[in-house]
Amino acid sequence: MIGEVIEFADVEAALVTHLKARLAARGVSAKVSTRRATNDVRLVRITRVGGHRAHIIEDRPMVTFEAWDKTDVDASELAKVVRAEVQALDNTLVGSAYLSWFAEVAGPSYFPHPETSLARYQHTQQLAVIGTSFETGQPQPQPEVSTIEVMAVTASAQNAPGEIASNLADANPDTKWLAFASSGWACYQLASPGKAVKYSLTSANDGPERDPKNFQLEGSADGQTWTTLDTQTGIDFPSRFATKTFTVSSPAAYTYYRLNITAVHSGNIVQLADWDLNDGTTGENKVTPMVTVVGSCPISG
Ligand SMILES: [Ca+2]
Repeated sequence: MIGEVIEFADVEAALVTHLKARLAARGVSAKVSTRRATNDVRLVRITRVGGHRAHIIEDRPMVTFEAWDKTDVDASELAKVVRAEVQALDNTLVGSAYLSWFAEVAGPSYFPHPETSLARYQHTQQLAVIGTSFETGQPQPQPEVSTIEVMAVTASAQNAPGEIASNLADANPDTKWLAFASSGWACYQLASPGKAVKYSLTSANDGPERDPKNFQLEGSADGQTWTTLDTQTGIDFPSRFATKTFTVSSPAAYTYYRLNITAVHSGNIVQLADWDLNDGTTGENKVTPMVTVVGSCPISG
């Protein structure tokens, strides 16, 4: 008898597919490829440079992203967009691969191409890739995704109509919640009690000074009496669209979760792109926010 054979997707090909789509969605035109043709000027080149298998179903490739263009400024801007998109990867299904960003190995550095005089910025990111079994009849590994279902979202304040609290629960870093205050809270009412073992926050598109710095995660059965589940202070997000994940040391099932942000980095605006609760199960993501109401937590009706 042999052990189960796990096959990992070609991470370079998956990243090419993903970044092509994301750059197009942002209106950024650039060739994305694993190779550079001699006449290419504006290009994102993707190369796996190392990494290892972390455990039986997870690979941790290190991937270098080169942004090429005529000028330093253009190459630098392209590198920033690519870096943000890669760092936003979180259990994203691309072809047969589930891609997540894991860590930054090396931030952007200037690395002009000696033979063409083209400008080039490069950075190296470590990803986590969930593998799939190709043995017939074997259960396919599934990514860790939450089955917690958010039924209603409330907040201390929001910037309607565009920057509302339900944007926290849509698993889309391009949408954000914003409130004109130096602190604030958002509350999720779940469809049924859920046990969050982890939670994650994703920074928004701009204004790093508005990122949550000090905050608590709280749980409640009735929306009245709250238990502090986790406290974080001095949190820095490394970039825009970056996801930071925190562990709940004593998880229990609650119907209400509240993210209580007590400080931002500076200024009088708080904003956040996504707030996810994860119960550690595997399967399909069922996060389906339905309604946002500004006011006390819980809401009625
Ligand atoms: Ca969002």
